This record gives sequence, C-alpha cells and structure tokens, in this order.
Amino acid sequence: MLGLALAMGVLLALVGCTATEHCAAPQDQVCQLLQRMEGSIKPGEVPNPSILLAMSLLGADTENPNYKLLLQDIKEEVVTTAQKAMTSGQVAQYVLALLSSCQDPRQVHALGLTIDLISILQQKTDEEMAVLEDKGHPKTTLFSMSLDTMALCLARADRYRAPAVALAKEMLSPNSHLDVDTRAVAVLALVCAHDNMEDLEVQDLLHEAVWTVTNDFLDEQEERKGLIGNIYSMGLALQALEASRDFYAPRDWDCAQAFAVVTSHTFELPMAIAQVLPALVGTSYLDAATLNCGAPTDLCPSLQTHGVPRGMMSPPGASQTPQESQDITVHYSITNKLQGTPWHYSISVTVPGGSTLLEVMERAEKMDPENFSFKTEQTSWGPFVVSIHGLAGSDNDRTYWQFLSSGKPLEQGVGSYSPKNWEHIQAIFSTY
Ligand code: B12
Repeated sequence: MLGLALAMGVLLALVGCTATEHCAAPQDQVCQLLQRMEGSIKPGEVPNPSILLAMSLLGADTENPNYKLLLQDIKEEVVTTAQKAMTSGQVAQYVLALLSSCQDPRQVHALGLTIDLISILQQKTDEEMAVLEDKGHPKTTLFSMSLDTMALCLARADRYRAPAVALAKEMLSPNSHLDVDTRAVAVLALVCAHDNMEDLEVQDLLHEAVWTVTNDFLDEQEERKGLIGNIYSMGLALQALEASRDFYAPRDWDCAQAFAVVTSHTFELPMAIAQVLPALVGTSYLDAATLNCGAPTDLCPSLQTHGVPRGMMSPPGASQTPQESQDITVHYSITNKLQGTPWHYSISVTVPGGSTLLEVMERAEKMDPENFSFKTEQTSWGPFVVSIHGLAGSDNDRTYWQFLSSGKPLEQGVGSYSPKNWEHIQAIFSTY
C-alpha cells in the first residue's frame, strides 16, 4: 500500500504534476537528501533512531549495509541504556525506529541481553503524566509526551489514553503557546489515538484538537506564503497535515505551496533531513508500524553503498559553500538575570568569514577564559550548549542558554549557524 503511494507520488513528481491531493518532491532531490543523511551513519557513534525511521519510511532495502549497521547499533543502545539513561521521548523514538524495521519492541535482543522497550516506555510516560498533573508541565516536554503517545499507540500498547487526553486539552487551551514542532507531533499522536479510541466523547475531544491545530497550520501557511513555523518545523508540520486530511476536510491543503518552500531549502543536518524526508514522499511517522520490510520500494536504488569505504561518502555539510576568506568581527554577549547575582559580559571577536557560532565562542573563550568558558553536549541536532561562565541549564528548573541575533532567537544551533560581519549574538540564560 505504502509502496503504491510512494510510486504514485514519485510518478506525479516526475510528470511535474502539481495536484493538490498528492504531493511529492522530485526524486533526485529526495535521493540526494537520503544520501546525505545516510552518509552520517558511523559505527561507534550514538545511533540516531530518527534516521532509521526515515530510511524505513522511504522503503529502504533492509539488506543495505548502512541500514543493518544502524539497526544493530540501535538494538545495542536500547539494551544498554534505555532503562537508566534515556528520556521517555528518546525511548519513544527507538520504539518508532524498531517498529519501522518490523522488529518487536517488546523483545529487543542484543549483546546477549533482552529487554521489553514498551514496558519501559509505559513507565516513563506514566512519570511524565505524574509530573504534568503535579506541576502543570510534563517531566520533559509536550514534544516528548507526544512521541510517547504516538509510539504506544502505534505499538498497540495501552496507557496512551490519558496522555492523549492531556495533549488534546493542552492543544485546545488558549493559555498554551506551543511551537509548531510540538503541535505537529501532537497531531500525529492524536490522529493515531483517535483512530483507536472507542469512547466517543474522548474521540470528539481528540478530533477537535486535531481540527484546531491543523486549521491553524493551514491559516499560517496561507498567510506566510507556504511557511509554517520555521523551515525546520516544516518536516513535522507537513507530516501532520498529510496524516490528518480527514480531520480538516472539506478544507483543502495546498501542499504544492508548502512543498515549494521545503524543496527550495538546502537541508544539511542529518536530523533535519530525517524529519523532512518522510513528508517529501507523502508519508508520516504514523506509517511506521505498517511497512512491508520484506518488499523494499528501492526509491533510490543507486544509493547502494556496498563496498564503498566510509571515508568516501560525503560527510554532512559537504555541500556547504567554501569558507569565505575575509575575516569578520562578531559582538558576543552573555547574560544571566535569572539565577543568583545577575551578570553580563561582552566581547568582540574576529574570526575567518564563514565560521560557525561555535568557533566564535571558542575564540572568545581563548581570549577571555575567565568569563567566556562554556561546555557543549553532542545531540542529534549537533552541539547543544549546556553551560556558559559556569552556569548550566537544568531540566528540573527548565532553564537553558538561548541564542539570539539582534534580539531574535536563532533558528539554528551554534554548530551550524554562521554569523555575519558585525552581527550581535546574545546568549541569555532563559526558561522554557
Ligand atoms: C524541546 C526543544 C528544545 C528544548 C529542549 C529542552 C528539553 N529538556 O527537552 C530547549 C528549549 C532547551 C531548546 C533549545 C534550543 N533549541 Co530546540 N527544540 C526542541 C524541540 C521542540 C523538541 C526536541 C525534542 O525534545 N526532541 C525529542 C527528544 C526525545 O530527542 P532528543 O534528541 O533527546 O532531544 C534533545 C535535543 O533535541 C536537544 N535540543 C533541543 N533543541 C536543540 C537545538 C539544537 C541546536 C541542539 C544542538 C540540540 C537541541 O534537547 C533535547 C532534549 O535534551 C525541537 C523540534 C524538532 N523539530 O525536533 C526544537 C529544535 C531542535 N530546536 C531548535 C533550536 C534552534 C533551538 C535553540 C538553538 C534555540 C535558540 N535560539 O536558542 C536552542 C538551543 C541552544 C543551545 N543551548 O545550544 C531547532 C533546531 C534547528 C536546527 N537547524 O538546528 C528545532 C528543530 C526547532 C525549530 N523548528 O527551529 N529546544
């Protein structure tokens, strides 16, 4: 079924059809993105389950060596760290990845160990709910709680009803100002929960929440010439709109307009590609549990990397423009008005043009280590700044270092954002 949808989508794209019913990006663009994303799979690194999920949704051949390597790394990561070191949302991402490769998440075997990932997810989702009831926000985020609900629902496990109801109420609350990404994943979770719910009253509530969010997305797309949130929210927003067509019918979705925005952007980060690719071939995370793993659709057959040495594959970012040679000066300031005695420091840093913000921060630290020292942690989106000047963000206090340029929050992290000459970058200790 999915194979047919993919083939249809590709056919429509190849004949240049702009029908509003089915949208698909040009195949060469899809395959280029897939190649870039696959090139990031490295043995020995923490695996990214969203990449396996995206590959599966694109009909990857399960015999593809990158796919096999990633699946094995995922199983090993699950048996060694899921219980103790993963958040609920991370466990949910692994469940979705395993479902998409036709593995049973209730029995994950690797390294001579076996674990039941579903019961771990149920336990961690219960913890999210307990904190939500106590403090008015979940233990982590509503984004993660949406992933949890979707993964439990797709795995046909129970205990997703209460989180689905809570999510629906959050979506409908006039006081919650949730970002597009969170609302998009919530839509996916609620569509799944709605379709598997017997209680008609609850079904109505979930329907209303999906209807409200998707109509807001469609309004925003109309007002902003195709954009919903920012370019990095588009993958999840498009997945949500694709999966919920019945909910906003008879209203139509001009998917061609939204696709034009996405296909005109060059996505470099593997994680950004992993969120956008399923949407570009007309699928969503909701298809993860019903894929036919024995019959790959081979959307990009030339991608087979058998025998290609890893170093020969293009690394992420390889298509970036070469570094400009002229030096640039960046004003960088760090501010804490939230915790203890307030403080503020500024510095001007000169770096080669094209340098990333991370390189600017490293230069500042070298010039004035007393004030501008900082620490990062590697995540699926690249380096996340955990502390500056000895002050660390905290999940418990819901604090983090926010980055702004001329007062506007950056849409990229420090590892990918390249400031311009004379730009003023602020790091402000904030709450979320
Ligand atoms: C929740 C969230 C946050 C929370 C995370 C808190 C928490 N305890 O969960 C907070 C508010 C801290 C946050 C901060 C930022 N975020 Co944010 N975040 C998200 C969101 C909505 C969900 C991530 C998530 O929970 N995933 C599920 C869990 C299970 O996966 P995970 O791998 O464990 O998630 C971790 C990482 O994603 C990490 N993280 C979150 N955001 C970012 C951003 C960057 C650049 C990095 C490296 C890591 C990172 O925190 C998560 C929890 O530990 C995504 C949306 C999306 N489309 O993915 C945006 C998203 C990833 N964030 C984004 C951005 C831009 C930022 C900021 C740079 C914003 C800013 N101007 O300061 C900062 C990071 C600054 C820094 N200190 O380095 C962009 C990244 C785009 C890109 N091309 O890099 C996204 C895609 C949103 C968007 N559409 O613009 N974020």
